[in-house]
Amino acid sequence: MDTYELVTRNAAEVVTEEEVRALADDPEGKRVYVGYEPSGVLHIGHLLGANKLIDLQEAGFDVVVLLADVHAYLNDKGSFDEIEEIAERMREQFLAYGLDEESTEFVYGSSFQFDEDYVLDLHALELETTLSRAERAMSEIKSGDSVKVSQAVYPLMQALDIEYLDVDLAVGGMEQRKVHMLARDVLPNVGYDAPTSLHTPLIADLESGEGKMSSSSGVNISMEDSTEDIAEKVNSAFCPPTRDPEGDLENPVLQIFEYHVFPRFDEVVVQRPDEYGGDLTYGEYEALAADLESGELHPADAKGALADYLDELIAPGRERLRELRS
Ligand code: IYR
Repeated sequence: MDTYELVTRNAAEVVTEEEVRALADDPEGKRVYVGYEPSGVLHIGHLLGANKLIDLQEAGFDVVVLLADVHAYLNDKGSFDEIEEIAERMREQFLAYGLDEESTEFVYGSSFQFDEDYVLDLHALELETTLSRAERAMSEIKSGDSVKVSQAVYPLMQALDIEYLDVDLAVGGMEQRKVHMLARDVLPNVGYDAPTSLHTPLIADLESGEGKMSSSSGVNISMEDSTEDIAEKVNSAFCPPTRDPEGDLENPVLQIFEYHVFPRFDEVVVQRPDEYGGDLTYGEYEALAADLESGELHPADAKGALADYLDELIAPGRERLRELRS
C-alpha cells in the first residue's frame, strides 16, 4: 500500500486531497493531531480515531493527542478537577490500545490555552466569527439542549489549537468537520494558514443501523466491556445479509469489520464447524462483505468472529483500566 493510500484508507473525507497528498509525499517530521474531550472510558468512536493515528504513525508521521480538558469544561462535562483525573486514564488506554509511545505526544489543552498570546488570538477570532456560524459548527458536538456562550468559544479554540500545536493535519470524526471548515475560513483572517483535515466515518447505531453510534444513547462498545458483554452486544447487532436497498441504513457489523478489525489484523478467520463448511479465511474486508451478501457467510458466524476480534483489541485497555482502579 503506498503512503497516500495508507493515510487515507477508511477516511470519509480529506480536505483537500491535494494538500494531503503533499503531506503523504514527505511525512518525515510532520505532525498530525486529534483532540478528545477526556472521557473515563474509551469507546468505539475513540478507537476508530486511534486506528487512523496508528496508520499515520506507520506512514511516518508524529502524532499529537490533545487531551482537551478546557474544551470538556466548556462543553459542560464536569468540574475541572474531575476532568483532569479522567484525562490521565484516557492517555493510558490509548497506549494500551496500541499507539506507539515513542511517536505519540499527549498534550493537555490547559497547558497552553491560558497563555496570553493564545487568549488574544482567541479574542481576534471571536471578532471574525458570527455567533450563528459558531453555533452551527458545534451542532454535532455540543452537550445539552440550549447553546451556551462557552460552546460558541469552543470551536474557535479548536481552530486555534491547530496553530498553537504546530500541526500539519487535523484528524477527527465527521462530527468535527464543521469546526474544521470554520477553521479553514477564519484562521486566514487572523494571519494563519488554512488547515488541512482528515475525517473518519461515523459508525451506525449497533442495534438499528441508523444514524451514529453514540456514547450517550443506545448501545456502545467500550474498553470496560467484558468478553461476555461484547459477545452479547455484537450478537444483538443489526446485520442484514444484504445491503439495505434504500441505502439509508448501514450494517454496523460490517462497518466494525472494515474500520476496526481489518486495519489491525492481517487476516480474519471465521470459525465454523466442518458440517457448516469449516473455517473461512479473509485477507480483505471486501471478500468478507461479498460472502455475507451472497449467503456464503451467515450473519451469526460473522458476529461470532467479530466479537472475538473486538475482544482481542479491547483486552489490553480493559486490563490497564483494571490495574488503574486497583
Ligand atoms: N471537539 C472534540 C475535542 C477537541 C478536538 C480538537 I482536534 C481540539 O483542538 C479541541 C477539542 C470532541 O468532540 O471531543
